[in-house]
Amino acid sequence: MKTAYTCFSTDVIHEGHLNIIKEAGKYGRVVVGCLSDRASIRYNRFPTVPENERMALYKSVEGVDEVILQNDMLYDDVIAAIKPDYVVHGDNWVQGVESAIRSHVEGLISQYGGQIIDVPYTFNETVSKIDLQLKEKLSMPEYRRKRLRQLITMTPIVKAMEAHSGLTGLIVEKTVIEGQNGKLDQFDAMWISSLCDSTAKGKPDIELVDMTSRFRTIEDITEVTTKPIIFDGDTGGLTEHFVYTVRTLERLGVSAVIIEDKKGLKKNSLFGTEVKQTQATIEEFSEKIRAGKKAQLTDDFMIIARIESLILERGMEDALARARAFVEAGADGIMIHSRKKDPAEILEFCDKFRAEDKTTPIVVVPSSFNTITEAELAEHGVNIVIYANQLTRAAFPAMQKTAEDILRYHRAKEVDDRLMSIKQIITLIDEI
Ligand code: SPV
Ligand code: MG
Repeated sequence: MKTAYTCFSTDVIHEGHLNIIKEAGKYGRVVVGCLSDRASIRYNRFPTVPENERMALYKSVEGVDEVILQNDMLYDDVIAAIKPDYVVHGDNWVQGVESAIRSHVEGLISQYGGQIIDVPYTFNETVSKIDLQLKEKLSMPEYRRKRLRQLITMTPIVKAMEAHSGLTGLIVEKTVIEGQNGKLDQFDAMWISSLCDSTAKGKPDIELVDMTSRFRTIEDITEVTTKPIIFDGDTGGLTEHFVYTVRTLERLGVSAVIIEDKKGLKKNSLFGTEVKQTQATIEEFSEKIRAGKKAQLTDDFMIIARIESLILERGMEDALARARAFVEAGADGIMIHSRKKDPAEILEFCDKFRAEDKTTPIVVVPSSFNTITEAELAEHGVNIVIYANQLTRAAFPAMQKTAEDILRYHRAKEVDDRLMSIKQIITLIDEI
């Protein structure tokens, strides 16, 4: 008997999936692959139902003969294992980024005479509603908040990109590319940078933009996205205020706050020792961490301690002593920062810290040491990489040049070629 294989990553079965199973049944024994959680987070959206439960769900559907786990987004593992005669899929993968996967599968199965069956995608009101409900579920605080901790265990390195508005949030949410390995890739999380949030408001990054306004930015982003949020909490402010910040962030569904061990007037770290900045003592900052952890109500939320010793040229030993103390005080992760171009001091810190602490997540922000790759960072024990400001830095010169050219030519025609069409802008924004 022939085998018809189809792969699902869905958390619910709707009539579109039932139709695919029915169609597959016409060609042979129906084997359903369950795309692993690890592959799903890169391929489409974060699974709210874990892979073992999704496998049981698919198995319960009438017409399904067998369910197997598919670990590879490109189908290499399942095709090698079961050599299906047919691979059945909704025809939505004929176009767009997923078409790369379709071509890859076609290349694999055509070697032994296998065939792809594209089933017309089921577009109707019920299916779109289910799709929207799934997306909405992911955006709810209780799902979003815990997702960072989940991601840390699911992927070698969590990739967070800066967002400071609904629009930049949408870019982080929706940008999917076909990587060099032929697999799809996307960001895991968003970083709400104090630098970019302030810059977007035309203000300096000195804790001048107040928390109420920063919360408003979070809300603008949570309204239109589902990915988890890491919030740049600057120094955390007064401990008496920080405890309230923790509660609000938890309520908003933020996954983590990163606070830095500075006090007094905070300036952006990339100024280093060129400006006067004061580091809090280990005791002072540990006290803030302890108070925050005590105020926290969920187990999901993370308070990550950011160490500024390398920025302020206080040395490696000071950085490590602080890391030890802050973990002891309850920090759920350590962010180590550097403004050197060479990543050597960051890697030295990571290696030394990992030698004594195998589990506490390490976060880095490679704005200056930008030659290092995610894979290299992961090899040194880094769990989260934050691209802290690149969207702002990309947009600003583009906007400035466009403004200059419109002034120069007294019309907008000359700039038109480099502008996104209104139609493309509109496709980015979901309508209800
Ligand atoms: C930010 O993005 O606001 C940060 C990271 O705090 S850095 O600007 O590198 O200090
Ligand atoms: Mg900042």
